[in-house]
Amino acid sequence: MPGDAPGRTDVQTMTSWSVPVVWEGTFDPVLLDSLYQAKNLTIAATVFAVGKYIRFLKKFLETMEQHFFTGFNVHVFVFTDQPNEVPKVKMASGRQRTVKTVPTLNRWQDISASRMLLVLTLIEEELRDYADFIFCLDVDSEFHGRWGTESLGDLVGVLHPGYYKSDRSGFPYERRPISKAYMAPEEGDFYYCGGAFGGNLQEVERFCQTCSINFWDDRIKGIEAAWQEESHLNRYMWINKPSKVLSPEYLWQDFLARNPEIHLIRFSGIVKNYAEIRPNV
Ligand code: UD2
Repeated sequence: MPGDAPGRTDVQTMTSWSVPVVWEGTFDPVLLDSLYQAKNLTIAATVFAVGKYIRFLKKFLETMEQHFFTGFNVHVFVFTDQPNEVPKVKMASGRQRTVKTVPTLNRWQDISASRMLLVLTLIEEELRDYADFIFCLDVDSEFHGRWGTESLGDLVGVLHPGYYKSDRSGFPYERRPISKAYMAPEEGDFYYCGGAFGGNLQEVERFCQTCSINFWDDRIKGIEAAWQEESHLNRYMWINKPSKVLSPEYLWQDFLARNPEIHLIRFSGIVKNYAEIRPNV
């Protein structure tokens, strides 16, 4: 029937708080794009490429050009300690890139976790009145399929590809009550990944601010949550429910077998040798 949403019956397409879980086959991309085109949106994206992770940037940027909000205004912010090494990937009209220099840190955990604070600063200093939405993405990944307007929401979380079939007892939440990321056994909806999240500027600002404060409160107590900022993200999204949840199509992992419910891999983490690329073990 006209107006009927396309559907899927083999996967969860709605959360218990009535927001969509976005899977291939649950939306009409042409219709959605035409609705959003009229709004003349600007989508910001952040990516960090510090130390040896710079090697992933070229493929990330090239594939982003092909699949991430094509036809929309996109501004990509690359944070790196090697600004001269940022590849000059050609961008379509309406799309631009800004390089931000950040210090080299000695621990991968600190590089990963420092992203929240740097994104917060970016929003506060430059983006608040300029961009409409922002997505924060891991660099060791490539786009393979459309990532577009279906992903827009006030606060957007992505289901972690390793845990979307587990129940909450299997989620690798932070389990020490002394941590600000602590999740009790009866808490938690999903396990969201740290490698992709987003939303509107106001919500992502609030999110980054809270997670950064909690991360540093832990640090003062001499604690680091099990999965650094990903653990804080999971605590935050338990209390502040996302207004849209993206399926693991939006951050798959190349080393995982492709399950039958994954009709389209849109963005996926490449297989990497952690010992070789990280500054510490
Ligand atoms: C997971 C998350 C990641 C983060 C981390 C916990 C996914 C797919 N990934 O991945 O987002 O939450 O757990 O801390 O959900 N980086 C550098 N240089 C470095 C180290 C890290 O630039 O030396 C940046 C880079 O953008 C990278 C990101 O930090 O993609 C996350 O680091 P990771 O990919 O090593 O983290 P990982 O695989 O444990």
